Amino acid sequence: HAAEAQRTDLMTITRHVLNEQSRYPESRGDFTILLSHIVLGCKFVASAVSKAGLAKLIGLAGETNVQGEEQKKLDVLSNEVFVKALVSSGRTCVLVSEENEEAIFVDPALRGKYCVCFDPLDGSSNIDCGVSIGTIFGIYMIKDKGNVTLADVLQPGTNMLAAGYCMYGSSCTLVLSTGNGVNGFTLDPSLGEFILTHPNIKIPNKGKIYSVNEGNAKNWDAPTAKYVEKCKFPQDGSSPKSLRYIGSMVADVHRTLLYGGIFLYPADQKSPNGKLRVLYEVFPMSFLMEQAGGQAFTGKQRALELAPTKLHERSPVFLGSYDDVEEIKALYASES
Ligand code: AHM
Ligand code: MG
Repeated sequence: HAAEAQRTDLMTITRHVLNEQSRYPESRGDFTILLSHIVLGCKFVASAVSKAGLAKLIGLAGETNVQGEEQKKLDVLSNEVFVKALVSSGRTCVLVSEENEEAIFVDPALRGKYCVCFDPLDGSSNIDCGVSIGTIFGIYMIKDKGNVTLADVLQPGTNMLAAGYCMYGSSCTLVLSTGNGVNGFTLDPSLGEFILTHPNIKIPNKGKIYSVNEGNAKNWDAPTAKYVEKCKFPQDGSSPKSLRYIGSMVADVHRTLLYGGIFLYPADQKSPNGKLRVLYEVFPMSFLMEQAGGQAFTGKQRALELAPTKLHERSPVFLGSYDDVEEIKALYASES
């Protein structure tokens, strides 16, 4: 039986990626090794996040522990774990983290061919109250191993090889694309393994939910304002959309991916480039959306076609169900 097979024939994330990579005869397992180090980071953060509420009791993350030592904040701790795991994988050459002003160039002795851009713990406003937060990552290949430069990470998102996120929520879910569709894995804490639970995720073509920080409405541009107005007061006889907004990109995007709908972080008068960072927020999420059959748009262009010039560059983004993003694209097109 299929059900029985599922229970005894576990598709771990490692097994899944090994299967996918076996399609490429030249692959030597480097990507699988890189991914297993990312997975290690995610498991560490999952464990730390689940204990964060006990910090006062046992002295974790930013609290002073029983020995009176100052403990590291969760986001700082998560960053250290990811940087060390990625460097020690021996498969990376340049790392870009939201937590580090400068790119990290890996020691030549430990260098591999991959570049990883990541936000180790996104959703900072939700950390201290125990609401879902996540890790986001995008992976590129270097152009020339003998000459590693910033240009290796300042590439358009269309050059990305793989992207994913891990959500530390009511369960711990890792969503991954290596350019061949999107798959979701759930951490089985008793095994310490991510098991394939959401094979071949496809986002519905149209959704019933919009997700945006409406507190910024006063400063929105006309197309964004018009779009949100249409969500609330549709003129075509359809029902209004529901609003859901957590304020953690990983959680808001994850819901959008599974239920359909649209996530917006637009430009506004105060932040003309929006808030979200291109390399480790906009690109990975846009890659996943497209791989799931949705779209990602900046207000001007397909998000993945942006060519970033700075590590921590920002961009507005509208992503989600294909038809919903078409609507906002039409509003921006009629504006110009
Ligand atoms: P952070 O990197 O400081 O955590 O900010 C990124 C987060 C995203 O997870 C989320 O989509 C967005 O900020 C929410 O911003 P706002 O509070 O302005 O609505
Ligand atoms: Mg962030």
